[in-house]
Amino acid sequence: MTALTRRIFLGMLAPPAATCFGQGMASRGVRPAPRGKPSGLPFRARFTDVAKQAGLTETVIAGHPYRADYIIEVMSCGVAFFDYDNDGWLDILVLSGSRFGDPPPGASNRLYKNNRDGTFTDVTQKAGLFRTGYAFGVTVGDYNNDGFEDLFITYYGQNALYRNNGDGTFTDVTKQAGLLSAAPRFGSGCTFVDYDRDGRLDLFVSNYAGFDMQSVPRAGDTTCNSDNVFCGPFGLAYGKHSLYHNNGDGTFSDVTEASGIGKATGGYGLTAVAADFNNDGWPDILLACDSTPTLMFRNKHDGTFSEEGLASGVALSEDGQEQAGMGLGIGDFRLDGSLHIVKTHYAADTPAVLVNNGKGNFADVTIRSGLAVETRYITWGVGIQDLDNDGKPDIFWVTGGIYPELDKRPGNPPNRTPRVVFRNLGNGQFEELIAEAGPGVEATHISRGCAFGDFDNDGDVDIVIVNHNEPPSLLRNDVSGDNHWIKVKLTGVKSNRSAIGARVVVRYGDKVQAQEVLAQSSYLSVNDSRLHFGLGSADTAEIEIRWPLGLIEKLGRVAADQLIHVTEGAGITRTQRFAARTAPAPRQKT
Ligand SMILES: [Ca+2]
Ligand SMILES: [Ca+2]
Ligand SMILES: [Ca+2]
Ligand SMILES: [Ca+2]
Repeated sequence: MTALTRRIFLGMLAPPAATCFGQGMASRGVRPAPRGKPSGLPFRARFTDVAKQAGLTETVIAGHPYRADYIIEVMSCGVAFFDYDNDGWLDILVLSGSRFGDPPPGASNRLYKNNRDGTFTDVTQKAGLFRTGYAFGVTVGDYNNDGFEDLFITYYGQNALYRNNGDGTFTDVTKQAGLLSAAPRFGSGCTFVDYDRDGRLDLFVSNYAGFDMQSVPRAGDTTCNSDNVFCGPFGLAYGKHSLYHNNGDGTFSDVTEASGIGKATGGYGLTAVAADFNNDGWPDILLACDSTPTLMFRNKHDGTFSEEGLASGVALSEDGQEQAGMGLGIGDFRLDGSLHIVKTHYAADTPAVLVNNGKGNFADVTIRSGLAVETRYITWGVGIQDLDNDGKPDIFWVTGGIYPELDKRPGNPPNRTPRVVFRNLGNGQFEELIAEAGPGVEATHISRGCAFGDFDNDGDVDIVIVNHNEPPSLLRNDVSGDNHWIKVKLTGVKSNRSAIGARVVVRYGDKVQAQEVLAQSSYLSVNDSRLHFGLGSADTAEIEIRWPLGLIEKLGRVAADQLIHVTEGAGITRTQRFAARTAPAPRQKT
């Protein structure tokens, strides 16, 4: 086991002692690989930040702008694109953290309702979602199968399950659902998942760390570091992870031990993704862990899981080192019908590109794929999304620093850093674009979660991003050229109504691409549940759906440039053409 690093080895010997606080996240000290010659190919997507004009104006609080006392202030938080009122237009839930000592009174989650004209209205109060505190992750799913998407949000303290009442309001049903925890916890990643395939969404919840404000020293205490920055995660007790079974009567039962989830080694859990990684029809759970090995809970088909992170090749880097493990992008950038992974990490390290062999075993191809040229930034929310509709999914991630105190200190990288696009060249390689992808990508912020979705219903993927101590960014994509696309919205009948876990395989031209309906990915965030496929020059596509309970539905040639609604067992029940694309913003002179 030469692959194991000293710190993991020590971690195996004994859990971190409460008196031995440290700081920082794992980084391998990687130097960037040399950049190749630019391809010179045009990139047809262009992103402009329209958050302000769209009305996304509330600041997301994350500690003080120039000081963070505790780690709970800087790890936040996710964002969700979802349609809470079923009007066919994506609404946005932006989580918020808080500020130790003097939280601003408006530091709350925000629900922004889509006005269908490029703007949003803050309906947080009316919807009953105003809540202050340190929020981290969100998962969206219809846990009671009533046709309205519900919300589960993790916090430091108590998590919250919000039932969507169907009339524009939500009710906090955490207690009656049996989801209150006995003691405060540091909730992080969470995802709805029907792990036992009974048609009801169960719930996986991870925890980042054991954290008690009474015992963890505040920044400035030299017990854990001499930089006067916050303590952790090193030195904090590992988080443990939980699974709750949906009983079908509005309540959940804690099955952490019975399911085997509780047997796993703890870790600093962050983003959770439930998806069928080994193509056996059952959802597995992948958990990115900060500075500890990433976990892969393999579904054993009998209500139990076994943790197989090391065996499946996702736990450590190619050279056997721990990585910071913040976000997870899931998609089929290889166009081979399996789900592959991009995992984001700390600075002086590369995000990892992990290729699935179809059986759930992963190989690290970061260097071969061209991503190792970029090591400058701390990386968080990430997606594998076809940004320019050329039929080849690209990679996008957001970045941002964690130590406000060090921002101005000589020799330290700035906290505000740009977004990054790696465009898929189609030969197994990616090419980095920043300025070429538009002003919204080039702009620098301290970002965390991001979500991908077509908020303006014009056939391209837009992006909403959490920024610390500023309002969110809303990157409107203005795709030029003649590429085609298709969107697929699924409604389960016997399967869970949100169709979480459904697999869609689309064939177009000479390509095949798989996607799955996910309830969390990126960084603690939720994407548009309408799966979007860029089709390049193909103007039709063949579509195969595998529903969560196993039914396979094949749709013949379907015309491009529309959203198709598919109901389980009933085929296409509705088609929707979008209005002409909105006029692109005038290009800035460079
Ligand atoms: Ca809506
Ligand atoms: Ca519901
Ligand atoms: Ca279930
Ligand atoms: Ca769009």
